[in-house]
Amino acid sequence: MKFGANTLIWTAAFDRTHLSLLPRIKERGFDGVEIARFDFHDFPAAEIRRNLGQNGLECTFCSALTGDLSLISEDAAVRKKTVDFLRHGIRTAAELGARIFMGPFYSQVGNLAGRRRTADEWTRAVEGLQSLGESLATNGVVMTIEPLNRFETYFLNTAADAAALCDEVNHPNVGIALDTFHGNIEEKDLGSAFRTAGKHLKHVHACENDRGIPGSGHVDWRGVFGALHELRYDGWLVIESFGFTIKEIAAAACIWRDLAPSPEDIAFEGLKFLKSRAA
Ligand code: LER
Ligand code: MN
Repeated sequence: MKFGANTLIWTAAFDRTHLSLLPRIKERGFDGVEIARFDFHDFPAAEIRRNLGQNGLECTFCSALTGDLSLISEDAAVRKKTVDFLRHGIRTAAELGARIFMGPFYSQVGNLAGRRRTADEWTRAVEGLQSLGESLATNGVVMTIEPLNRFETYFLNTAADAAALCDEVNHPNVGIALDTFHGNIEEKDLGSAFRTAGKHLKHVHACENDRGIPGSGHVDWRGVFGALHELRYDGWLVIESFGFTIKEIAAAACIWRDLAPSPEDIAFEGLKFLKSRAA
């Protein structure tokens, strides 16, 4: 297993001004950084890749659909724009040297329709993800689809649904990312949820139930690590949280109070806990 820290802990848009974070993240014992961007234009991927290498760090890449981007929209022009956006993300991941491109790549975070998903929306998600297969294979990138809790999406809430989606997409470069924060809300049993994701599980967000320091709350880490060992999971375990002092991130992630003495304690203290449990 490899350990990473998501840059949303520090910034809403990682760029060259944040490169001084890299040696500190390395020094604390991380194997890599999960770089988060919601816009790929003018992103200095090659320069960041060089700096990651100089610091002995690998990376994964994270994004989400914002504005009107949606793979499940009934508007074909919106779906096309979204596929183009995701293709750009896949190329950017490759430029960064990231093998994993993760996120809830179906509709916008926070988009609630006030009803269940429809069969047509499901079909559009399957077809949209299938249409990215060639770009993923060519760039050597695996896209991992993250189910979110019911308050952030109505489209994909559970590991079982994510596994059904991947079964239908049926492409080796499309898999599942499970986030323990969302699973803690939606699943009856976190360990079983990881087993249900099974062979499709290609990425993990390790987050406490309040997005605070992993190990400080009530996430069933015993169940999670039991399942990861059983699955012989050898992918990334990335600590994700959100800088609660950065207004736009706090608003997007609904963080209305301090979750730890400082946002980076979530990464640095959390890593000690996760390593002790993974051993
Ligand atoms: C959002 O709740 C989340 O977990 C992120 O990983 C979405 O990109
Ligand atoms: Mn997540």
